[in-house]
Amino acid sequence: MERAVGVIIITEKIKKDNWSAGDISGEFSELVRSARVKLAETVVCNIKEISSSLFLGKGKIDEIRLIAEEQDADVIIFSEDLNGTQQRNIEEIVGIKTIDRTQLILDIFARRAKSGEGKIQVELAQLEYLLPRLSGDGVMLSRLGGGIGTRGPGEQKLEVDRRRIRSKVARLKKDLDSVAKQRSMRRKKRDRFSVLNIALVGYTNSGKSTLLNALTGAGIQTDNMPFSTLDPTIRKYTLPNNQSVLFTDTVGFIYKLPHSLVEAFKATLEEVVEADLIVHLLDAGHPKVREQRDATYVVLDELKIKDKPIITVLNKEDKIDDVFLKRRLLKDFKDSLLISALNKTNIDELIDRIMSHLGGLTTFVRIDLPADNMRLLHLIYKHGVVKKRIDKGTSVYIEAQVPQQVMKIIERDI
Ligand SMILES: Nc1nc2c(ncn2[C@@H]2O[C@H](COP(=O)(O)OP(=O)(O)OP(=O)(O)O)[C@@H](O)[C@H]2O)c(=O)[nH]1
Ligand SMILES: [Mg+2]
Repeated sequence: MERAVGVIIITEKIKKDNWSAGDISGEFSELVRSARVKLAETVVCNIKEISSSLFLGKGKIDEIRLIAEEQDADVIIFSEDLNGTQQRNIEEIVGIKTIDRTQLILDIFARRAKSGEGKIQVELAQLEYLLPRLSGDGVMLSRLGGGIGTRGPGEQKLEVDRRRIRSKVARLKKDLDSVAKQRSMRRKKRDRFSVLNIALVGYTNSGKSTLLNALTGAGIQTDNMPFSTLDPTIRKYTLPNNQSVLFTDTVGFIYKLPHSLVEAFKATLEEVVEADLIVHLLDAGHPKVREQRDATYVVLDELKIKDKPIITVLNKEDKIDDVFLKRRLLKDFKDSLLISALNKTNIDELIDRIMSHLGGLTTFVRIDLPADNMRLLHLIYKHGVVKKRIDKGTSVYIEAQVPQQVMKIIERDI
């Protein structure tokens, strides 16, 4: 296992966002653990200004070099992003591989990518990250040898030759285009059958996959680690009123999720962008639950979906014993509810909330259908709730609550 010295950077922005050095360092350790690297020692640096050549002052970098020597470290990992120049200059002084926050997260993603789509997205993000950082002949990466920062998806080594990277990037982009097209076709097909889509979103480790497993027995792997899930899972669920909906579980978010990753994961995140309703899951037992909410909203904002209907769910209720704390959370998180996905408590209330939200997405219809139009009749029964039916020989009179998409089909076909 590689040994790392972690450099925890505390900026003014971090303080303004209400994260302490302890929080940042705790989350950073989890990321490093997720990348299967041993964190031998950490150095915390409070900074006001960033040095354009070394990120930190020369004295600090020398200190880091000494610690790395003492710890016999293979790699230095920064908790913030470095530009290519800073990274190269630091490596020259410390003499070992130095990687930044984006590379650390990309490495975790590369380990987790299982589907073809996930692999393409991760590899593209990695290569686009590396390309501007490689010196003419790709020396930098080859000097790095193996290990963290050089792994591609599926554990193969990343390409280091600039020319080959360029052509690979072009190929991956083409592949991604066709993946996106397939996805959008699948979505259209689903829409034609008028199923409502509900996306589970939230901070990484908040329990999204556990919730989908609890609802549908999806059997998704869950872990007490950041970024367990990368590939989306979509599962059908039938509400008590017989209406079927689709739940999507997808990649989790984190404070300062690199923009390039949001960009790269557009195809996957499209499932969230196209959802009719968002269920925002939070780890209510986490001391930074409010800051985690804010971080999630930053990403939702970036995806331009803050205005979709959102149900806020405070998960891991079982971790809180104090009733006052529960009350306080419910007060602070407007219109939220407390559940435990793990113990399956209060799931009924969540389903009730979902149904009342979906009420806004359905329409009441009174219609006389020609008795031979079995297709529409079938569609109404399958996706709506029939309140009244009178068979009148040549026609069937129906009163039903149907999803708006079904209404559109009825209007078009009648
Ligand atoms: N105590 C408790 N733990 C929970 C609950 N829900 C989930 N967990 C645990 O929290 C950890 C993370 O759960 P996941 O379902 O993997 O979380 P996720 O949101 O899918 O995480 P990512 O895929 O990384 O974004 C796991 O160890 C779960 O067992 C809960 O209601 N109570
Ligand atoms: Mg998950």
